[in-house]
Amino acid sequence: MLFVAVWLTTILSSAAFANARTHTFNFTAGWVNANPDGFKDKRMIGFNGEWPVPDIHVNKGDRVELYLTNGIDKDIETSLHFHGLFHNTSYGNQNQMDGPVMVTQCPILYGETYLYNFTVDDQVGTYWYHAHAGAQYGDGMRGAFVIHDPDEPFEYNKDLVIQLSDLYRQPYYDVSDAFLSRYNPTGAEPIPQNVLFNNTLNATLDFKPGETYLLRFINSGLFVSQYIAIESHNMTIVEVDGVYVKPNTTDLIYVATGQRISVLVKAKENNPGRNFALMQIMDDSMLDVIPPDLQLQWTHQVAYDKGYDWPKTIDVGGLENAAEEFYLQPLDNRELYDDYDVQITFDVRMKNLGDGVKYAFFNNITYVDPKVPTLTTALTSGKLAKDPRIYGDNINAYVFEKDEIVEIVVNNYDTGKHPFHLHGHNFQLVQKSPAFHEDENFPEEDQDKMTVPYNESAPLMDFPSHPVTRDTILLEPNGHVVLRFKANNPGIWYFHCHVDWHLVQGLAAVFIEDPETLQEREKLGSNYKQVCKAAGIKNEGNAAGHTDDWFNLEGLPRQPAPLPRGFTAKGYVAFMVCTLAALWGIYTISDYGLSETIQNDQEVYNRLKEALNVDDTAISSVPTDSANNQ
Ligand SMILES: [Cu+2]
Repeated sequence: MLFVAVWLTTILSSAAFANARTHTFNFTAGWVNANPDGFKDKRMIGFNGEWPVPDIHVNKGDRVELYLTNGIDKDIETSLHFHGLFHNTSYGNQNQMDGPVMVTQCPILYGETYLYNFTVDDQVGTYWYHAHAGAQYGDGMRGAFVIHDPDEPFEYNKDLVIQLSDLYRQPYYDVSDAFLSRYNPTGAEPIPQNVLFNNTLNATLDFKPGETYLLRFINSGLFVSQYIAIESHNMTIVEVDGVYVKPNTTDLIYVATGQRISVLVKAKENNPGRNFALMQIMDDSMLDVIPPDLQLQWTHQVAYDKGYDWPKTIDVGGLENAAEEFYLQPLDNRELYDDYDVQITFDVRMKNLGDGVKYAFFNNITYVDPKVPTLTTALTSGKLAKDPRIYGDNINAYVFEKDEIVEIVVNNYDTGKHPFHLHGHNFQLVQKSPAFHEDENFPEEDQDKMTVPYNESAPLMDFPSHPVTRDTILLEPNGHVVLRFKANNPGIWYFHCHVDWHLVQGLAAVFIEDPETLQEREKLGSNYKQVCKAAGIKNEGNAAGHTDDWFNLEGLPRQPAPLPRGFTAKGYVAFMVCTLAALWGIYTISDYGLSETIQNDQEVYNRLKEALNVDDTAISSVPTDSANNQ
């Protein structure tokens, strides 16, 4: 009977995917000259000499084989992450396709090729792919990844992908270096010079009367969240991050970096005789300062006829009324995990360390890349894989048991907004506080007083029975979020802020989920090992690369020492030298002031004459300046 059931399931699933295709891509990443916003040239990272990189469209059940060759530059490393994909090993996929450098793979060095090879059996909707090596994707190495669903629960005539992003004029590594520097001790995030709409500006969306459009918005930027409004057209939210939601109609949406929101927009029934404004607005509350030349909003057009005038900018106003993610509900009515097995609390703080740089912390740890990717450690450590100590003490490593319900509490002891993203999962958003003390300035030592952390015995909101489920959520200033997910996807999964500046500051943790099952299902591939070898990285060992003693962390890269309290020895010496020099100066001045004073000019003259040992004629014959100038 069981055999028949399995056989039937196999027949049915292969029938469903009978038309499954394999999409093969050969991409060589490299610099491409471009002028994205029309104001200034900038080298962007494209594929095969072209930028923007292509959007990828596949159907549910299809296979992707993407060969990525690093042709960027000799000293630049790269990788690709498919944001939102589960890479679930129970479907034969592999964790080593997930992409983040030093988490699930080694960096791809110049001239090396890595094959990203997976099927999309278990997901549908809007995703994106991007480099996962520092802030590299900000220079354009990012595209949409859409999994079309043969059984979509809504109807439309056409879907359009819209990438919202931000633009920096300098190369990402220069912006990064200047940001992570002792000369930026406040950790002020780099302010973009512009935003982009589908990698350009002044965009046109063509509408035909009577038709319905599915607009798939993706914030593929590095930093700022963005608002979208369309003049005299409603938007009905039907999908967030690959999860269908109950239709929710609004006139303003908010998309944080990493997030996707798909909306249905119904065109006017009859030709309206004009075009309409589509407003793209930067969330300027995220900027430390607003440069006078920064344009905060752009007007694109929804065009019924390109011959009509370009629409006028409209005043959107009431930005606080944007649709709130917390109140969206999954269409399939999936229920709240009613309790958790394990709870982890992360207190987010921004602090300076001894090198003067401002870092971002979960509790007291700012993420530092280990010497060996965490996946390598998990797959080569046998039974020890369940011991978090082998992953090192500087990556916020947590090990979860198979199928346990994990609750993540994130308290924001910071005035910034943080869109948190978890690889390999969707999570339920069970609590989301509002912002506290937004737009107020207060010193760092007041963070404890101003922050409202999660209080389990008195939650701020009712627990939703059908919480919104997505892979990236926004943590508000000085507030908190509570997330739940089931550890049913064996793998190494990165949890981090998708403001990439905060990620490079170390705002990340690594979840090691059911590593024993992972070991049964996955081995390090030959391509994986070869890319590591080329990068001089071991293909076995703990976080520090040791295999003789798995608890020996000697040589592990760690965060800099804390900023010293009070004076260091060097400080004391400098202080003493300064004090002595000051005292000597005071003494010299007083001594001079109190010493014998000369009362008249004649005496000065005589003493000078004596000192120079000359007679009156010699002195009077010295030519004067005025004589020289005649
Ligand atoms: Cu952040």
